[in-house]
Amino acid sequence: MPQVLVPTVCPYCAAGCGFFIAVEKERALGIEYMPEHPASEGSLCSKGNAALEILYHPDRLRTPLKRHGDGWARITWEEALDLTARGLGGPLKKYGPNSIGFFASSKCTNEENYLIEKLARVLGSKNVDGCARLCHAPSVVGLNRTLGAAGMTNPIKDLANSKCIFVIGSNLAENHPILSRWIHRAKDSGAVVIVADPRMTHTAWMADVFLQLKPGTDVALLNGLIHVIIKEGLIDREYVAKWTRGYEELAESVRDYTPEKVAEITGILAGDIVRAARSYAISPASVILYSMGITQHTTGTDNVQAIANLALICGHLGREGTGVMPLRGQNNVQGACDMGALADFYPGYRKADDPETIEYFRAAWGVDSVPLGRGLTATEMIDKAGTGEIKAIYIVGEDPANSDPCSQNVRAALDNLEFLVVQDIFMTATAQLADVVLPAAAWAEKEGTYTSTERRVQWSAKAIEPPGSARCDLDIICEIAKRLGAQFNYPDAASVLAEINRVVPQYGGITRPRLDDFGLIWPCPNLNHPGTPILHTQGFKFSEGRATIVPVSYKPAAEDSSWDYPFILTTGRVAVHHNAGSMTRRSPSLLEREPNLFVEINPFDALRLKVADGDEVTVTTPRGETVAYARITERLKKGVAFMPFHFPGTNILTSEVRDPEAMIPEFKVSACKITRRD
Ligand SMILES: Nc1nc2c(c(=O)[nH]1)N[C@H]1C(S)=C(S)[C@@H](COP(=O)(O)OP(=O)(O)OC[C@H]3O[C@@H](n4cnc5c(=O)[nH]c(N)nc54)[C@H](O)[C@@H]3O)O[C@H]1N2
Ligand SMILES: Nc1nc2c(c(=O)[nH]1)N[C@H]1C(S)=C(S)[C@@H](COP(=O)(O)OP(=O)(O)OC[C@H]3O[C@@H](n4cnc5c(=O)[nH]c(N)nc54)[C@H](O)[C@@H]3O)O[C@H]1N2
Ligand code: SF4
Ligand SMILES: [Mo]
Repeated sequence: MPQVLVPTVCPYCAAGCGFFIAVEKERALGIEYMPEHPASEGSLCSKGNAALEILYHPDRLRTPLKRHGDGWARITWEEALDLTARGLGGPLKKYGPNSIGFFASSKCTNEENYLIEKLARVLGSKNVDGCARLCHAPSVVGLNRTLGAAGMTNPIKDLANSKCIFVIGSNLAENHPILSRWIHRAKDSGAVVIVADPRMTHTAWMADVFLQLKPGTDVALLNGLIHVIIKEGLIDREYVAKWTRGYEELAESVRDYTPEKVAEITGILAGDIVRAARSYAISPASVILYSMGITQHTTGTDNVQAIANLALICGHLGREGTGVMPLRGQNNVQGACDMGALADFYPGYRKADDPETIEYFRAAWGVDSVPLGRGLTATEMIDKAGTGEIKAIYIVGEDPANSDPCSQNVRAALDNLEFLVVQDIFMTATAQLADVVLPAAAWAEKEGTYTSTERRVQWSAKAIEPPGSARCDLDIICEIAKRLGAQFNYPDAASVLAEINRVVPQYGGITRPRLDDFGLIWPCPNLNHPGTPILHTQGFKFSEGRATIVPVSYKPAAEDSSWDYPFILTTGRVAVHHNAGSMTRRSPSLLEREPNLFVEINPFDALRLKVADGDEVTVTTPRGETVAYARITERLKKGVAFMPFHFPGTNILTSEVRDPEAMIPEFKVSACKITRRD
C-alpha cells in the first residue's frame, strides 16, 4: 500500500500548527512538514515534532474499565455505557439536574465540545465548564467588558507588521514557540520588543527592554505605563474621543502611579518604566501579547482590563500590527469556549442568564427547556463535590487531580462523588479516582475541527485507527446521550459541524467544504464571508461603537513572602512538557530532555540555603510539601522560586484562592519555604 499524507493539526498548543502524518499500512510512520501553513509555515516545535510518539504508547487506554476493589476490571462498551448512563441518570432523577456536572475538553474537537455542552443543557444541568477556567477565564470577563470580544484581535502572522511588541506574562518562546518566528521577523524590520516577567525567560532574551517585576504587581506596572503616557501627552486623542468611553476616570485613577511609586511596588527601575511607556505609545503599530502571567491571579480580570486600557488610550487596535493578543493555551481551548464550555455561556457566547438565550436554544435544539442562569465553574464543581452538593461528574479530557490547585483537596472532593466517569487517552491521576474509565481515540484517530488562538478553525483528518476498542469522543458522547434519553443522531463530525453552522452565528459560514485550505478565521457569518482576521476595525460592538475603559487599582496578591515562608513561588511551563504531563511524560524524546520535577532558585538564595545545583529540596507552603531538584539560576531575582506543573506534586503547593469574578486560582503566587533534604 502506498504512503498517504494526511493533513492534521498539532495536538498540543493553540498556535494551531499544521503538518501531515505519513501513513502506510494503517500505521502513522512519520511527520511531513506543511510549508504553506499560514501560521507555522512548515515549522514545528519540539512537542509538535514528537506528537506521534504518544499514539502507540503501551499505556494507551484500550478497553473500558470499571472499578473493582482496589483495581480495575475490563468491561464491554455496552456495560460501560450503561453504567455511565445509570451513574449520571440516577442522581439526575433523585437530586435534580444541577447535582451533576460536566467537564468539556480543550483537547477535543469543536464538534465534541458542542455535544458535551448540548448534552449538559438538554439534561437541564447548568454545570458545564472547562480548563479555560484555569487559563483565560479573566480574558473572557475582562475583554468582553472592555472591547466586547475576548478573542485574539489580530492573526499570528500579523505580528511581523508590528513596530513594538509588548509581551507581558507570557513565555511564548517556550509555550507558543512558533510565534517567536514572527517576532524575529518584526525585529528584523526594526520592531522594539518589551517583555515583563518575573523570570528572565527565553522570551525575555528577545527583549530590548526587560521589566523583571515582582509576581502579582502587573496592575501597578500597567497603570504606571498609562500614567507616563498621559503625562507626556502621548495618548491618541482622536482615537480616545471617537472610540472609547471612560477616559477621564482612568486619567484620574492613575494619577498616583508615578514611575517612582511603581518602581517601589514592582521592583523595576523607574527609567525602564518610562522607556517602555514611550516605546509602546510612540510606535506606529504596537501590540500586546499576554497569557498566564496575567490571568492566573486573584486580580486576573483587573490585569486584563488594565491591558485593554493601555491599548485603547494609544489607539493600538483595529489595524495591522496592533492589537491585544491573549494567547490561548490548549490546542482547542478557543473552540471549546466558542462552543459554550463555560459555565456562564451557551454556544457563541450567548449569556446563560439571558432569557433570550434560553428561547434561542430551546427553538434551535427543539427541546422543551434548557436551564437559565450561570452554572458552577470547574473550580466550583470541585468545591461542591467536596461538600456533597454535586453527586456525579463526567470528565472528558481533563486532569484536574493534577492541574487544579491544592490537588489533595481536589482528590478528596472527587473521591466524595457518588459517581465519576473519566474519558481520556491515558490513565491519569483523575481517571484513577473514577468509577468508570472510557478509552478515547487521540486526535490522529478521529476527525473534526479545532480553533487555534488566532480564531482559525481548521479541519483535522483521521489518519489511523484508535488502539484496542478505544472510540472517538464524539461517538461515546452520543451513546451516553442516547441512553439518557437525548436525541443525539450524529453519524460523524461533519453532521455536528452542520448544526454548529446553523446555531453559532460566528461559525455560520465555516462549513466542511470551505475548510480544506487551512481553515477560516471567525467571525464568518455566511458562505460568502472570507472570515475576519482583524477585529475592531470599525469600532466596538457597544453603543456608538465605543469600547469601555474600566479603571483598576493595584491590589497585592493574596499571599506574600513572610518570615515562615520567605519565597514567592510562581508556577508555569517548560518547552518540552505539556500541562499535567499525561502526554509528554510518555513521549520518550521529550521526557529525556526534562525527566524530573525541579525548582529554580537564585544563586544568592541557594548559598544561604546551602543548596547546590541538583540537590534535592523540600518546597513547603501552608497547603503541603513536595520534593524537587534545585536548579540554580540567575533567571530569577532573590526571593522568587519557579516550578513547572508538568509533574505531580507542584499543585499540592498552590493555593485555591481565586479571582472573585473569573474564578481562576492564583497559580502564579504562593508563599513557600525551601529546605535542603539531608
Ligand atoms: N511547552 C508548553 N507549551 C504550552 C503549554 C505547556 O504546558 N507546555 N501549555 C499551553 C497552555 S494550556 C497555556 S495556557 C499556555 C501558557 O503559556 P504561558 O502563559 O507562556 O505559560 P506560563 O509558563 O504558565 O506563564 C508565562 C509566564 O508568566 C510569568 N509570570 C509568572 N508570574 C507573573 C506575574 O505576576 N506577572 C507577569 N507579568 N508574569 C508572570 C512566568 O514567569 C512565565 O514566564 O501555554 C500553552 N503551551
Ligand atoms: N500550578 C499550575 N497549575 C496549572 C497551570 C499553571 O500555570 N500552574 N495552568 C493551568 C492551565 S492554563 C490549564 S489549561 C490547565 C490544564 O489542565 P488540564 O486540561 O487538566 O491539563 P492536561 O494535562 O492538558 O489534560 C488534558 C487531558 O486530555 C487528555 N487527552 C488528550 N487528547 C484527548 C482526546 O482526544 N480525547 C480525550 N478524551 N482526552 C484527551 C490528555 O491525556 C490529558 O489527560 O492546567 C492549569 N494548572
Ligand atoms: S507551537 Fe504549539 S501547535 Fe506548533 S508545533 Fe509547537 S506545540 Fe504544536
Ligand atoms: Mo491553559
